[in-house]
Amino acid sequence: MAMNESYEPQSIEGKWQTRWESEGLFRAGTRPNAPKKYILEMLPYPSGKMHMGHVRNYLIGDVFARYFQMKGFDVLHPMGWDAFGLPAENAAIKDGVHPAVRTEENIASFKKEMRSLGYSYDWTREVNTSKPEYYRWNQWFFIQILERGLVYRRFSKVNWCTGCLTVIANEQVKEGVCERCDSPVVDKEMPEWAFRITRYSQDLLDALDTLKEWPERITAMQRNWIGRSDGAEAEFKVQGHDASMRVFTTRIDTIYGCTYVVLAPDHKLVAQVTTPERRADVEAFAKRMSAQSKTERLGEDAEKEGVFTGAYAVNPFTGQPVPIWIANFVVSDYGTGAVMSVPAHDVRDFAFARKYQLPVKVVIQPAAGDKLPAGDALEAAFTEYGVLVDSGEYTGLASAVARQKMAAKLEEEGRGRTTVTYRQKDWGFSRQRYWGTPIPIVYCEKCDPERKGIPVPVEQLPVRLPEIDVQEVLTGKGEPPLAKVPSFVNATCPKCQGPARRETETMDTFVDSCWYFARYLSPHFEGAPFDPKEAQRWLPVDVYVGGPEHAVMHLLYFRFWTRVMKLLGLSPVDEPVTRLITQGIVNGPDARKMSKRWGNVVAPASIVEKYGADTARAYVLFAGPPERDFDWSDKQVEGVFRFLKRVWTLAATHHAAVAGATHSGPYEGKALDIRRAAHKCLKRVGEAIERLSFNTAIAGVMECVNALYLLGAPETPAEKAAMAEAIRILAVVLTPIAPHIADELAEAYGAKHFTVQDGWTAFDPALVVDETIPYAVQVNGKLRAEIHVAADAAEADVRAIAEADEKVQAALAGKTLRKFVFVPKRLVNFVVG
Ligand code: ANZ
Ligand code: ZN
Repeated sequence: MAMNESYEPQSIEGKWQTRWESEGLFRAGTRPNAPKKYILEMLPYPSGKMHMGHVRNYLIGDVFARYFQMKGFDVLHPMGWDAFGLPAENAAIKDGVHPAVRTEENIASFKKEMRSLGYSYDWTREVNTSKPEYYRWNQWFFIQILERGLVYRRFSKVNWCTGCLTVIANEQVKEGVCERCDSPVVDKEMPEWAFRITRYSQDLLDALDTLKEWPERITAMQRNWIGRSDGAEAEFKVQGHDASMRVFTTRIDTIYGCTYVVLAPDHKLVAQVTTPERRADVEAFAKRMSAQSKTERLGEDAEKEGVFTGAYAVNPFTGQPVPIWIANFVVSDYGTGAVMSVPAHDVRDFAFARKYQLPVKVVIQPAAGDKLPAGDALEAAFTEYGVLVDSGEYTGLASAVARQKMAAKLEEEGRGRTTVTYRQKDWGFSRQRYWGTPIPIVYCEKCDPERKGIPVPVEQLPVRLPEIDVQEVLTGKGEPPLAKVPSFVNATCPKCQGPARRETETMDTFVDSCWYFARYLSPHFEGAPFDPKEAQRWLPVDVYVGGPEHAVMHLLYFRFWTRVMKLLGLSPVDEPVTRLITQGIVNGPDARKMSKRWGNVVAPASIVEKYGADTARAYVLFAGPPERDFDWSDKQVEGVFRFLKRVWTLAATHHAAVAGATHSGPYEGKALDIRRAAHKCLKRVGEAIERLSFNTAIAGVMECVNALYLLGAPETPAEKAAMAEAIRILAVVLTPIAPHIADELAEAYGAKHFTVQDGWTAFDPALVVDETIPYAVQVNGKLRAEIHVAADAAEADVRAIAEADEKVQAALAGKTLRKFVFVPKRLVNFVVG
């Protein structure tokens, strides 16, 4: 078949996409005897259009999926839709389109864009989380988890977004505002359903050490988020009351320097101990605090402020009374909600003490160096460990030793103990919205007067979302939308068959994304969320690609869920993902994050239309290492397009003369040079892909193409055969990057199958060794030998070869080596004495 002279991606790409799909090229499970690779990208929320971040995300996975398939693996590379969620519901409130309708439309257009980029998905496994076939299993999990005591209903302060009118997770509050809509977030006391994820805090923390192929940044964020803190609780009696408080401290060694204690404004002791003359101030302060969100109160630059309650507590070690305050920086849901303040050794306490003229008492001196002055003259808190002073029988002990002794003493006397505290909270997951999974619970006044909730029997699942009149129900105001749908609310009690009321809250969409990766294994399985046999074959996910913004929500939640799936006997793995890749951001040409606000958005479709999918793909991969941000450059897109054109022209120019050429060797001169360029490229690209260096992989292809041009037109049969081989190799290495042009070239050069099927060619080791170059070997500056070493040999190799030389050995005999000098590509010198 003759090749068109000019590169016209638009005329070839659609054809290949159709052929790949109709021949089921990317079906998983077709090589049951081969080792598996499960390549996954975070499933998208189907907004109407793809952005460049999506393109990059899926490309990283796509390169791996194609590469491993070429390497002979049975590859699973699925895609689906995180289809529930607020944006569709908020849009419905605005324009009355049912979220299900909008979501379907969005999925259709999103999928079309994905297809146009040539991603290698096994679409037979597509999952849509808003379908009852999917969310019934959220409900099933909920009930299993409930039976194991890992779900409970609590009354608690929740983050209430005043814009979205729903509860949002701690992780979604950014500096006091909702990360989605920028509206203020306030604390609200509400009943909610929560998963007891904290039961796994320690395990989730410990196992981070096993995640060797996760970015350090992400595991560090999780470690921090879980926030294990080793400390002690100590009991302070309240003077004149039959009451006491427990403080949580990580520095019990400083307790002799405690000059006041602070309760959270909403601590339950506050009302009881506050003296009548302080009551008005204390109540006003507490009220002001309750209107502020935690983030507002605790923000880095929030001014420390508080009020005195009029009461005193007794330090359990000194027996001395200290004033009890309340302050903005102490929160009720961490530790015990009560703090012993040691201004000499804590920055926050120091600032507070100076502001309110509370005493400062030094009880720790640095182990070495200058001594601290007395508390009154102290300029800043000394927060490090040191040696105790003014601390009774503990004076003279090192902090670390004193911590243990003091905690032991408290424990002995029943006035405290060593404790471990975690910053991580249980995961409150109920939402007052319509477009989510209904929580499968009913309330029956007769059987369940405490309103704990009665689970819907598993046989009755799914509890379906009702059809609604969008305009009536999705008003964005008041109670949960489902509460306005009587046909939904009115249910039958599974225990007494009497009338019951259905739970009207829905689940956080992070529940959906906790286990979707397992649903892909058997997307239509009826007996369980997924087929455990398939889990044996495919889990864990080998490579997972997604945005780093998910570090502490999704990526922590799905690790929790993986533990639950193991507990339920569904899956054998402890962790969901072996290798995690978090991709950087694609900024606009102006180096700002692409956004409508800046008018710097580059639509993927416009690039595909103008240059073709292969250019869009190769450019995004070439622009920088996957984990780094890069700024869009139209000029570089042009450059990459020209490069693909050069590849095409090379293949087209020589096509008639070389496509059918064969030669049985030997290869010498130019023919050999052509082969060397191609095999080196093969080696380089394979290695670069494995170490996630797609940009250097492409640079390798470019270099090879340049070399082939420079070598000029092939003339002899050997040169012609070498050139044909080189072009077939270009098709191989381009497959993960620019798969359409790859298949087109391969076909023109005689391939009978898709490049993905023909696989990755093994390079010939003899063709990738560089020529050797001479090195002068000196001993004390005197030439002793000349050796020949591969041009790219490392210092250690050159040295080893030099030391093996007989003449050099003779010159070194009996001497002590003082220094070894290495001048790359020129000489080495042994300095001996
Ligand atoms: C006395 C002390 C002396 C403290 C000192 C520190 C240094 P991490 O490490 O984050 O766990 N704290 C305890 N509960 C609190 C609460 N509910 N709200 C605000 N602060 C609280 O922090 C533990 C330390 O934070 C505890 O140790 C306590 O202050 C404070 F030289 O106790 B420390
Ligand atoms: Zn009942």
